[in-house]
Amino acid sequence: MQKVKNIQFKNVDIEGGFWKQRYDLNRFVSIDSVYNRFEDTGRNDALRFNYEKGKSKPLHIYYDSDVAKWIEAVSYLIEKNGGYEKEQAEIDKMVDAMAEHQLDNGYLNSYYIQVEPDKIFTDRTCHELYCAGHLAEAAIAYDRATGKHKFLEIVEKYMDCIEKTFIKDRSARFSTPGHEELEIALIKLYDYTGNKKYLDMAMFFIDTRGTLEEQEYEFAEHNYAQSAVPVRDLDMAEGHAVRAVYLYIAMSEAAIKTGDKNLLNACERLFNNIVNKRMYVTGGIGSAKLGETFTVDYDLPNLEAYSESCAAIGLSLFALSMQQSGLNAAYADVIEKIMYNNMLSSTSLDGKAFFYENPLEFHLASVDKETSVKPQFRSHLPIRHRLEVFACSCCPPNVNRIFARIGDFFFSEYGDSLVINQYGAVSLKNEKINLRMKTDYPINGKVKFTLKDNKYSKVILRKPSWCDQFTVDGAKYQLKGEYIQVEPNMEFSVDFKMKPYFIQANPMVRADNGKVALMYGPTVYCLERIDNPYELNALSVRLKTKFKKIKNPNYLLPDLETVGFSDEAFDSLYRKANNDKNPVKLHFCPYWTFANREECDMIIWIRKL
Ligand code: FUB
Ligand code: ZN
Repeated sequence: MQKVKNIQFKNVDIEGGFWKQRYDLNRFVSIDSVYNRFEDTGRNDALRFNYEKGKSKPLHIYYDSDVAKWIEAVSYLIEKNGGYEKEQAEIDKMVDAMAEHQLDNGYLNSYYIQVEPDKIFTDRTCHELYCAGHLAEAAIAYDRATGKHKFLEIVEKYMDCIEKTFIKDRSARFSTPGHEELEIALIKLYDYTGNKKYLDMAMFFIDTRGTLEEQEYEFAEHNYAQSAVPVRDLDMAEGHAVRAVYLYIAMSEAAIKTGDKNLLNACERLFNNIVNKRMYVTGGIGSAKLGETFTVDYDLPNLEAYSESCAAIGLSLFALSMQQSGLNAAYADVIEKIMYNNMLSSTSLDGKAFFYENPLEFHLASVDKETSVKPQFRSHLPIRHRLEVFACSCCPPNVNRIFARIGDFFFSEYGDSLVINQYGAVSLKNEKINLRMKTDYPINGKVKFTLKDNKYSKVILRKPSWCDQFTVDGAKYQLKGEYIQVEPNMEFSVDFKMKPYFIQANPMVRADNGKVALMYGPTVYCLERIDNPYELNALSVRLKTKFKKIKNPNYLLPDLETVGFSDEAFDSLYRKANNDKNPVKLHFCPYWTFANREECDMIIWIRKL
């Protein structure tokens, strides 16, 4: 079933340009920022097992997952770059504490062991199996990066406990994880250790989901945690967006490993439902804050968009997994959309602060507009600036993890061909090739390839879906669907012609009716009021308009300027309609750079004239 093999970051060097800057920001700034805030908030202490009732900061049920994700990110950086001695010493201390406090039966969770030992495995909504999954992912990454086995041994002992409790004895008060994640980790454990037991455990949890009555939150229906029907019957992305995509990653990985066609079909249906009806133009998912959920097809409100950083990251990993099922550019295309938009917007330009939600519009006057209602009952709108840590700080270490492994997205193998899925100034060195891409992508679409020691018969380039025009120089090629098949020479180049363009949404998307969004290559642009001192929703633009590129000292992509129109202002509340508008300069910036200055209104979708 695995037709395409993704090439992992270990063989990929991020050498320069856009991605080097972004990789280094994570490596040298965000990793420390997250660690320091986890230190201040007592998260790291949770895994040091030094909690003292009444003295320590209160523990949270999923602190283990936050710290584990950070350990996993650091492990990827160690695996690729070596070093991190100080961090390794800290992690080793935590591992020692875990070993010391792990229960005799293998159970390991810092909250339940230290705070509520009598409640172990009694409440499905309390994230124990989610934390177990993140600990396992961290342990695998740390083992591979350092060759130190203690953490993985602890985790394997914990997995024995989970197998006994949930599969052999069925003695827990619930049957499947309330928040998916463990399933992904079990498949990774199977890959890493070769022990088939872990694949069987993953299949048990995947197959059991939706077949039994399970506990849910009081406010939630069974589809909130994807538990309403067996997973092979799912045909719409529903419920909590992060939970959903984490399940789909595991389903896709399982289908590919086991050859389960029905499972893969379900994944294809879910992927298509998301990208054709439920995904923001930024690659974000999850339209409703309440429950952080998918809602109904084409419901993509901009102002209230929930669009959690973790959800977009999860979708990128679902697409990366599905990419293995066959040569289908749709997967890498969605990854590109996420990489250049929702994934980047997660982080401030200085690398220290993060968005939980990534809305597609800000309107300051709409915040707390229910002035006669107590604040806790007012509508929730996303905050207008990024924070270094939140009460529920799942996104920052997820951002750490994804940028530390960004090299995973660029290349795959298809038979005896090499597939280039993403473009960047990166190189690939393995036993079959030494390939270097020289490019300023996404600043322009020119990519020069240099190949040494090539044993692949073809190099297959994904033609980005935004690209209508391209040229190839220095090699024979054929366009086959969304791929350009190149007879590889030692040097050749491609130019995906990149210029600003507008896109429109399906008319069923009510939030975007009559509006367009500006894009440049894969990058979505937005208007911030700080650059455009008008009521943003009273602005409009003609489709045929000329753009000027403006260099911005704060990032590599250009800002874009054009002439648009602002509705004429008048004093009364209403008047007889006319078409009067004033020409105004519109200054667009890349969406992911928004909210890095003072708080102000922002829109992506602008009225079309
Ligand atoms: O519940 C754990 C994580 O925190 C979820 O994945 C996020 O949506 C946030 O609720
Ligand atoms: Zn999150």
